[in-house]
Amino acid sequence: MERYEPLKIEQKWQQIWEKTSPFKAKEAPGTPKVMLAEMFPYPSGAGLHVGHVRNFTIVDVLARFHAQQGLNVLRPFGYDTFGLPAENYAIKTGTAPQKVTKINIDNFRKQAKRLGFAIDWSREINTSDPEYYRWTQWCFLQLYKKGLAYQKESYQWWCPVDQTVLANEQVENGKCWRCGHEVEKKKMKQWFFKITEYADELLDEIDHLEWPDKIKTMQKNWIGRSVGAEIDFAVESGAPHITVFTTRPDTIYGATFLVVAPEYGQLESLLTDDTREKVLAYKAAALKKSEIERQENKEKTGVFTGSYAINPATKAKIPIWVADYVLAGYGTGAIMAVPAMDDRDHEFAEKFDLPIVETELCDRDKFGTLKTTYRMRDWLISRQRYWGCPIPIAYDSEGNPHPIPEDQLPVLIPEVDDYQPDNTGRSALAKATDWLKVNIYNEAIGQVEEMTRETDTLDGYACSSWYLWRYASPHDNTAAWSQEAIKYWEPVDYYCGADHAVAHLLYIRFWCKFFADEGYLPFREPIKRLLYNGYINAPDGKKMSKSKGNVIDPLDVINDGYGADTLRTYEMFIGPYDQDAAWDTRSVGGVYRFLNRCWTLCFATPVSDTDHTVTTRHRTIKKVTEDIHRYNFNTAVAALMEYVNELYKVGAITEDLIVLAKLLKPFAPHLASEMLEKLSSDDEWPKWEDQYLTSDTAEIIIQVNGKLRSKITIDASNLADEEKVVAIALADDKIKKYTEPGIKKTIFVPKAKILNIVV
Ligand code: ANZ
Repeated sequence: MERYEPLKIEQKWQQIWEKTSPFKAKEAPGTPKVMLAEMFPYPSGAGLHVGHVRNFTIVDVLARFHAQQGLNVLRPFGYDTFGLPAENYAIKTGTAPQKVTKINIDNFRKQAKRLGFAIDWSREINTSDPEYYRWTQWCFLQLYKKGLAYQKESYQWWCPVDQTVLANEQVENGKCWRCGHEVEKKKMKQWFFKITEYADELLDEIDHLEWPDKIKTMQKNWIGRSVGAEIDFAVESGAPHITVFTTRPDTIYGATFLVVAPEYGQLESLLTDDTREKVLAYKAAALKKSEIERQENKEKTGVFTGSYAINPATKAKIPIWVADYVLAGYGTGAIMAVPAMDDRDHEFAEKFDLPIVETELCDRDKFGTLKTTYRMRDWLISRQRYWGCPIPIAYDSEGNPHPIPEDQLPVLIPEVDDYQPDNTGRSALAKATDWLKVNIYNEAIGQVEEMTRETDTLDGYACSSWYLWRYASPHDNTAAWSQEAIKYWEPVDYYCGADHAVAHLLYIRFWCKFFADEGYLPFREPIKRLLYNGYINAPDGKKMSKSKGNVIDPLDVINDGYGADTLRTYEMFIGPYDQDAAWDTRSVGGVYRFLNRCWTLCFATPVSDTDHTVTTRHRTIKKVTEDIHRYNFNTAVAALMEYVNELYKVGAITEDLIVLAKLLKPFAPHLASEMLEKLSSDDEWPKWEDQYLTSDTAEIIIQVNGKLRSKITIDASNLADEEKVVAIALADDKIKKYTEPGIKKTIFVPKAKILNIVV
């Protein structure tokens, strides 16, 4: 008999798959299809980690399972390649991000191939490939044409020492990641996508999705629809009135002061000579905090503006304060504080000794107009970054934006020598002086004008907001996606990831609705079923991280001799797919031994021809099939292990081995392919027949020292297995009690169905 040598078998099958491309997908109208994808990875320099393997294997198991059931399967793959790590590396080392990205992609591809994924490699996409981002720019222009891409002033983190804009991730505890200096917020003109236009539909359609409840809830909270009222409060000094947003207009009699956000637009008009300095200092400090920090339940802070408003219900003169617990972008950025009713207002009133008045509630409809507000903001897409998709806009001499004509796309990323942003906060694109200039027809003056290109690039989430559609026709150079291909393949049937519950998964829904409205998509929801998988942690349950030195490298596991099949099967066996799990090297060994037993069974055991495994076989088919349908991958593997144990005990006929190999294939495709080849079988998914599922049961009388103590019911097929009968009996609660003194021996008489235990 040959030994189980996974690396040899895997290399053989990977070469075959490389040559024959069995996973290449083709539209076949009329044939049922399944399209699956994982959230495509960012190809970091570190290569694949075990978390990727879990994520990709889930998709792969489902892909192979459906293919074996005769469905037309599309399982594409791609890379999300723009972003900070490559840019930071470029700033530090001067290496072009294009170069690093290519190296990392090549490495990821090589590693993914070692895992035997059923990928259609002809559909590989990469968001920083000009052929791809040309269409990202096209998508931007469609949104721009409809007024859903627009500019407004907004605050950005700014490091006064490095003279650069910083991303949220580059601000560590309020300090610049590079120089450690305290950061500030700076107002800059930026681009936004108007996602709020679709807030209601995004919210109302969530419930119809086959998505995990926790993700649906997170999206609902993120959108955060509140119905309330806007009420105007006149300012005593004659300054412009203040409109507050409240969900409790009925509490207005108890409103004893107003609070505005530090960023409040009309703040200046409320200040007096006595308060100006203090308020502006407070504002400057507040701007250094993140919104999350401001919403944390810390001690309230604030200052009096010096102005008073008139409560329209009580006509009382009430002070106007500024405090950072009021956020600028929510509602109107101003609130009426009702300390008798609202906890935050109460805490604030106690601290600053403001009146707390208990009053009757009034009629809800008495003040002002009904108004719906959303917690979700428009999506800020401007990044002052070099390594991103250039925004296809240019400015005329008066600073008005003009779209780059579609036939001039892509706006290519120019090569530069120095990747450092410039001292006005613009990305290194601003240093490409030739690139900056572009001739565009200016309708306003009726002639071609030399304009200056936008130097902001798009948030990477824009690139990933449409990639699932690109998969349908990845090399089409006439359209972002082909209508025919998209109609056949999409929406995506299974999408699997472990992150981006709100950002990416909301943005892609938003774009889907927009492009459906524009007639480019025949569906309004892009993802039918979402699987949100758990993380794989280090053996001690802690997060794996380079700095802790506890990272398990999947390639090491493979190369140590376990092979990819063991790694894949282990990661499916590790626990329920949607829960975090700790790596356990011993368990990897256990899975390896299981696969080894499958191999040995197939090649070494003399095959008996009496079919007394029929019930177990059909039960196993049913269990594994249903488990995969329910994403219970771990119990599917466990059922296969039990099946193998049973076959070792009672012997296997060829049919058993074929069924085993077929059921194993989604998890361990190389080994299963080898087994099926030796058994001269195809890989068609087996079916169970209900008639074989039921088997007779037998009632066993259990005596302890000759006295009847309990009865158990077992599967009649177990009557031949004394060890099993004893094990079942000893697990019986009543028997446990009587056997406490210790068991001397057991006597089982199958014919009489009596088990006697001597203690
Ligand atoms: C008076 C009041 C009385 C309020 C009361 C609540 C309870 P949700 O439900 O989350 O939408 N608010 C309004 N704008 C705000 C802002 N920009 N920053 C912080 N808080 C703001 O919350 C709406 C309530 O949050 C509003 O109703 C307002 O306080 C506050 F017994 O007005 B309420």
